Amino acid sequence: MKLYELVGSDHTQGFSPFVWRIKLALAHKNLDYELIPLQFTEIKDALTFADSKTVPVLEDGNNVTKDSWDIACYLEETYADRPSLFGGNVGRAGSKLLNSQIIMPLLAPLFRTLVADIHDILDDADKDYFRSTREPRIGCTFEEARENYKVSLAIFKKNLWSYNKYLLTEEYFSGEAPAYNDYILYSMFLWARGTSNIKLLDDDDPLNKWLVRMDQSFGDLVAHLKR
Ligand SMILES: N[C@@H](CCC(=O)N[C@@H](CS)C(=O)NCC(=O)O)C(=O)O
Repeated sequence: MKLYELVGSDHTQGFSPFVWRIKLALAHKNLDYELIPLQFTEIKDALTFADSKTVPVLEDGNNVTKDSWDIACYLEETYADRPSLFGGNVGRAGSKLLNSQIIMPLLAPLFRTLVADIHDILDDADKDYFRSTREPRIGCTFEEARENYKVSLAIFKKNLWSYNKYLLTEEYFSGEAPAYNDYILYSMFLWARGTSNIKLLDDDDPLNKWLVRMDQSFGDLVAHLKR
């Protein structure tokens, strides 16, 4: 099995949050895979075979799947005898909602918070591509985004309210053990850890304890990332 991922100038450190979800899903299902690192400017040509302009792409024998959600569903169906990512169709529907629900309130302000730091870990060719595609998207320069990161960070933190509240009474976002809901959220924090030193949480946030539990469950996979 081959998993195509996104790297910066350090080709051993993938950082895409969407690829993280699939690494966690593959670990959940105890499946081995080979990582194929790609830089931003390599993605389009390298993934023509998959008709994809984004990572992750999973190649499993003759089966090629793009988009993290579709890959998670592919793994769940194909490796149904392994531990479940969703716990059935009802859980799968809930995960699908979470998958899109966090885009505007969490991923968008976090992206703005991290964007200048992400730029810094890219190779020069990728830096130009990243700037020319992302600055129009965020409506300001990376320098302005860095200067104002506290504004987007505050939006991100405010929108974590319901997740912190949920964890006052529950261990994991998938219930008693981590599964795909947890991977959707954990991948966001792994993305931040791999790209930036910005502190995302307050010390008393329940999310901190959940992160410790997640780190313990995925020790080897995430050990290289700073906490
Ligand atoms: N909905 C997609 C999003 C994937 C995505 O946006 N990947 C980014 C990296 S984080 C990418 O490959 N971007 C390529 C580019 O911007 O050229 C998924 O869940 O897989």
